[in-house]
Amino acid sequence: MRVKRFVANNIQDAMLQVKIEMGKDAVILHTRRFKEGGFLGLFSKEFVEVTAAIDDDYPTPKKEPNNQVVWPKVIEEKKDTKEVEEQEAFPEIKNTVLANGTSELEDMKKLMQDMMEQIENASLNIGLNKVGEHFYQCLLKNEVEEKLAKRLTKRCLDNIPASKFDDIDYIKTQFHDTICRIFKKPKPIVLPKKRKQQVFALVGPTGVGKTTTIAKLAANFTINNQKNIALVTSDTYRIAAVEQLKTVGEIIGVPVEVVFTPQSMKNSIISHADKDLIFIDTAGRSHKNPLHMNELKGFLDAAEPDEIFLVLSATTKYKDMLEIVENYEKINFNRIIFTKLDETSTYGPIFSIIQKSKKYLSYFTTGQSVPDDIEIADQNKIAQLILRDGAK
Ligand SMILES: Nc1nc2c(ncn2[C@@H]2O[C@H](COP(=O)(O)OP(=O)(O)O)[C@@H](O)[C@H]2O)c(=O)[nH]1
Ligand SMILES: [Mg+2]
Repeated sequence: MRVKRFVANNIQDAMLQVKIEMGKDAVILHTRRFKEGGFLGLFSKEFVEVTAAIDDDYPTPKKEPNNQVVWPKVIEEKKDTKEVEEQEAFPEIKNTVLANGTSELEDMKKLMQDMMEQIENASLNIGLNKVGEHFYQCLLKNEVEEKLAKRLTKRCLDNIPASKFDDIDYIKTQFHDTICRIFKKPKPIVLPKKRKQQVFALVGPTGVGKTTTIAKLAANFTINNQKNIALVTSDTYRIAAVEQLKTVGEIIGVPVEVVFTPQSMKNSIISHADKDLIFIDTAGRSHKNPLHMNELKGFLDAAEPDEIFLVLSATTKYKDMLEIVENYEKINFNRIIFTKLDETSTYGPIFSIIQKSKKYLSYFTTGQSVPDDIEIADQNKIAQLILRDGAK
């Protein structure tokens, strides 16, 4: 273990020294402020001391030119959902070893975040030529989250050889490919070669289009693939919701079960053992209410679906989408269906949500028509749309 003391005028400079000399895996053991110099306590100057440690076998990082922070890696296609994409460029602070209590820890975290942002911005501005700026502005116009747009731009520019710096088509391809890699390959429903029942549940806020999407999926699999289907709904909070699904069932000729308890959900699935596909519709009650979420979880635990799709409307504000995703994390959904793409002209939030949540895209829906207005999500389409010059 190598331990070293760093002294600087402020915490940002001290942490930057730690980062440069010891790398991102360094652990902060102690921080303190002290005064030095002056006369009889007057005119003394305040300094910050940070003591950091790193394992001996950790290689000393190479100094970056201009002390720039290395940009976080963008996740590769193979990495799976739980992996953290953006590694902190700064040393992790271990709660337990800080002597001065949590408030200082919080202060320091905040300072580090601010500092990281400043360095990111500075780093971005250094490398951003006219073409880079153009693409960055495109991403912003299409409402890609600002920070993500910055990182994406920097990452793409970093990979462009100097000889191609004015080649707009080449650069656009780099952006396009990077965006597609971040999206990963969409995962729609795949019918197994051998007969095996599959159960799918759709969850999400009220009004996003869960029931309509189930109608579209069920109709498509019945008409185009001649699959035997049952629909089960636990959305018993609105009479209209039950009626809506029953009408769907009648039109496409599939049975609809209404269940009021997790046990009856279980029984209903058992009773449809002969079906190829079962679609579960759920109530979109407040995701902010833990009781509602627990109730939903109870139904899903009983149903044991093969996949849980979170349904999000592309018209929802990005911040709200983030909150919805965060709340539905508790029920372990792993794929996302975006609805109402026909009602928006900004597709950046779709990209930002997929990048942040690390989930798979599945379907896009593009209108109210059953069964036509649904398609397997295409990451190329979104990449093209968010690189469009001038949204709206
Ligand atoms: N424009 C548009 N409307 C949609 C789409 N999907 C669903 N809707 C409409 O959104 C409203 C709510 O849909 P519904 O399926 O009842 O939502 P749920 O509460 O999540 O089940 C209905 O009027 C649907 O016709 C879509 O892709 N585009
Ligand atoms: Mg519904």
